[in-house]
Amino acid sequence: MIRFLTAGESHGKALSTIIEGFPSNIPVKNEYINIHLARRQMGYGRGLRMKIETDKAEILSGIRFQKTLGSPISILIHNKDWENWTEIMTADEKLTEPEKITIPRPGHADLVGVTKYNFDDIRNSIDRSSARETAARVAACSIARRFLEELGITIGSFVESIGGIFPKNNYREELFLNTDTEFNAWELSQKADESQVRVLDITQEEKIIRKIKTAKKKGDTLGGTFYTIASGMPIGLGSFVHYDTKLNAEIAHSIMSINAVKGIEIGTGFESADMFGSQSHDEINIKNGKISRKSNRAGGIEGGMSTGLPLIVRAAMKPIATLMTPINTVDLSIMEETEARRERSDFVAVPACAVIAESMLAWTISSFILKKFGGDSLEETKENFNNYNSKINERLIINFKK
Ligand code: EPS
Repeated sequence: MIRFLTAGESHGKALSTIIEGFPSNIPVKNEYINIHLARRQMGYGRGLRMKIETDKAEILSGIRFQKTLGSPISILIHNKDWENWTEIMTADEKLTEPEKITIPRPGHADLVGVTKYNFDDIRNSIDRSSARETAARVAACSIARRFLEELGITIGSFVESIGGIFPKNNYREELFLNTDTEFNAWELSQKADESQVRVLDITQEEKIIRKIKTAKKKGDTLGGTFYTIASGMPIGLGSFVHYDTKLNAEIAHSIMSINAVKGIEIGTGFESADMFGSQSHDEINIKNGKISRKSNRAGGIEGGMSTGLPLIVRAAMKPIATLMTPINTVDLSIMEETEARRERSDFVAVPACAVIAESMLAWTISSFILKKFGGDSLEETKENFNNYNSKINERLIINFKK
């Protein structure tokens, strides 16, 4: 059982996370976590806050000489912006009377947040509901990602669309016809990271940047879609026996938990609903003497279990809720209709969202790996993992031989 908690307000002193349940001896360098933290900060269309912060992980426990100890790992990420908010966000006595926020932004956690928690200041819910929290998630999930790399599993992502601008080529078909077991999903991310909006198609990038500029000029925001992919998957993570043992269900849970994500599909997902069964399912064949597939429209999951082919997860992020040209809402202090409050924010965060999804996917896969293979040390997990994988192909042949 692995688990993690994050703590921290967007403009508080720091974010922190405690990660528990990973085996010992996983090599983890501080710089490794920082690389992924920096990737999360990227993307054309981020707001001024990203110019203030350069997120860095401070490891407080659970790692010695760059290897996990098997004990709880705790990581701190300081908020540089804290120095501008010390009086407003202090845990100590209130010495000044900061502005009370009384106008909720539609689409954010503001209105339901203050109603539910019985607050008279929206600041109390803004700061924790902020996507700043995802920096702590990326730090926590870096341990999972590093662990998976040791087993040959890599995770990548790319942005498919922003503001409805999609690539022109048939990238989807390419993804679903890829049954190459040597495919490395991280290479996709490296290519996407070269783009300011993490797309793979340069002409699409130009159009997207133009659209973001238009949105900015209008005081508006945009959302988009992205793919998160895992390669090097073993066969049979997850199970068909219970609703809560299915890998696809847990992936949906972890991706849908990311701020502003409103939709997810695995493989051809929603499109498969419009296909004939004969077009939708992946034919089973024999390649180099081994059982294989002609395609991967299932996105690497059948019956709630990993097929061994790349996991293909697509998700949709809604536009950022804070608008510089606001839509209408109600000022709760005077119960009058008014425009929503302007608050510094991002215009687009889809590229960052894709990096967060990589992290969450790494977490979910790690959790299934450790459930199946166990191990107190990385060596033990690796041995169990390799032993299973080396026998898996022979299993069918032995069991079904007449
Ligand atoms: C966010 C609002 C902005 C974003 C923030 C998410 O923060 P601020 O109010 O400080 O300008 O920059 O994202 C991050 C800080 C981050 O690290 O991703 C929001 O309201 O969700």
